[in-house]
Amino acid sequence: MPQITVTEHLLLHQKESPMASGRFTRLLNDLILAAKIISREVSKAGLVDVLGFTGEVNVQGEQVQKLDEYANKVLIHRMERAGVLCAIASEENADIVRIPDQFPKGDYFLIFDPLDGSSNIDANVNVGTIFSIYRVAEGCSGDKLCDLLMQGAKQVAAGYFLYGTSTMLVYTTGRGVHGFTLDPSVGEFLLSHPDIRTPETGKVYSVNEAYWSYWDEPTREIVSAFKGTDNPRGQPYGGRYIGSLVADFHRNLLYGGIFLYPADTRDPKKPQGKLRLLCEANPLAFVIEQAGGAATDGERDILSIEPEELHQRVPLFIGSKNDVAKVMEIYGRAR
Ligand code: AHM
Ligand code: MG
Repeated sequence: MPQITVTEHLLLHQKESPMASGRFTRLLNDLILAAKIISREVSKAGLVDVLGFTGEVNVQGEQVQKLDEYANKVLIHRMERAGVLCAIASEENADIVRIPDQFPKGDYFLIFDPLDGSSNIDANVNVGTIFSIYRVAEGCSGDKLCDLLMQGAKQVAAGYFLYGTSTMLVYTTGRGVHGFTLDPSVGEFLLSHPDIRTPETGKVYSVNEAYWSYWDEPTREIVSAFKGTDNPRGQPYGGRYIGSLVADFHRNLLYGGIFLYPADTRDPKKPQGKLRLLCEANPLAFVIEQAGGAATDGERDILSIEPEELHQRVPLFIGSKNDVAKVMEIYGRAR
């Protein structure tokens, strides 16, 4: 089988894309280089001193893992030099990161979760980098947050790198979803999953059911539906929850299913659940919609939400189309 590298794939698709100038290809190539560096470091976990906490607490109030910090630094260092960005935002930084004056700027805005699922690293569980790319409106300098807070529907590209049994890149530019696997012997991502489509009805539901007592009645009804027979499959779904969003999402994308992280009453400061709209929900929503699936907060299409804050949280129900429709039906009845 002829092997297509991600760079070849990007160049082939560049012609049909609105980013035909080549600047976008440059952006993704730099992102890929950063991910290869992170992948190399993640694969050494356990051998060198990269596991455990740094002792710091991030903007989300969470303990910062050494690899979180490493991945964040690599991404910012590489991407601020890319010459095509006007700003960067990360789950780990409270504010947007402005491009230093010595580097050229462009009109793309990049936001990422540098190492999603990082609380699992010490147990050798899959983690990943989730990214989302926007183009700022003409005339905007892109150095003010209000210029950068855009609906997910305005993303020009999104995807993730999954550091698992192999390292994968899955991305979309709005023309389907394509998956590439890193061949470590040549250091290239090769096309392994062209035109990914997710099944319309899944077989798996993924949720942290330990929060049952913190959920409202409709949320419990939804989870009960997937465990019972009143669901699109007509029989109980299997339960799978890794606790690493990018890994749970990837499995469900390929096999079909639904990932749920509902709002709960655990922490009055986080009534919208845990996951972040801009760096987690939006990019994965763009990918799943392009693969034929859907994503909602229970009421609205994730991609239609107008963000108000950089680190805004959102309830997330994402996966196979019919499974997400079931969630909306139950919440709709309860409203
Ligand atoms: P992180 O970005 O700090 O790693 O947090 C997000 C992670 C997701 O990967 C995962 O789905 C979720 O937290 C698990 O949360 P919980 O332990 O509450 O189930
Ligand atoms: Mg995350």
